[in-house]
Amino acid sequence: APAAHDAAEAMANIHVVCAEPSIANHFLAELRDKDVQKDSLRFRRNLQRLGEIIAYRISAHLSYTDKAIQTPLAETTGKLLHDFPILATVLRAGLPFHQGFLNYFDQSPSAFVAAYRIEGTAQVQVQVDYLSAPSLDERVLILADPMLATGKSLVQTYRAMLRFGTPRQVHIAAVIASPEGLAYVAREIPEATLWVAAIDEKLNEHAYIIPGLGDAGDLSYGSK
Ligand code: U5P
Repeated sequence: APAAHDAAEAMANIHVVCAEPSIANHFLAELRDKDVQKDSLRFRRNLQRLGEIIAYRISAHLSYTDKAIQTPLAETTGKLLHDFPILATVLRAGLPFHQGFLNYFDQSPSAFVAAYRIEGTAQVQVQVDYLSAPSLDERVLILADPMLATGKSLVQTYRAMLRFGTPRQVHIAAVIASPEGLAYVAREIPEATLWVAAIDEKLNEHAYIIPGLGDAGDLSYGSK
């Protein structure tokens, strides 16, 4: 795992937001903390805040168009987003994280996917069940899921989404990734730029991230 970790981080198209100290580290520490997790409102809000931070980081990779602006005092030039990215997420854990992206990319269309893990098999299988998306042709696509464990949910979701067209730019965002899952996504979707708050140590035998934070869906919305 340490070798995979180094290999993943060394790849140019992977950005690790919490590698440098910032308020993002504080939000991530709260998300992981069993005691703080008892407050599910705070848990959802912290996922949202990390979504906002990653949205801001991604915004530096988007294109802008000059626009003449009249202030009450003078004329000036502003830069407006050329086009709002399409924001896609996986139900249900993805919802608070998605809201963070939507807070910044406020005119973005959203795409939703229902995917679930079929557990009990030696290899985690992922089934994509429901998908609603606008046309992706020539658009910027941001696909966000808070936990990138095996990476199968993201890869299956992305493949299913391509039915809706071919985006011109793809960003994949997660809060916590496992080294092997991140390497898998980077290999399977080489066209994507990957954004994570942190890369953790490993996966356990149930394909949960260690140390991780637990089950992001249950912590946001209650256990099933
Ligand atoms: N998941 C967690 N915590 C973990 C590992 C996985 O909540 O430690 C859930 C997330 O809901 C995420 C999905 O949507 O599993 C990703 O699993 P995978 O397809 O990357 O293995």
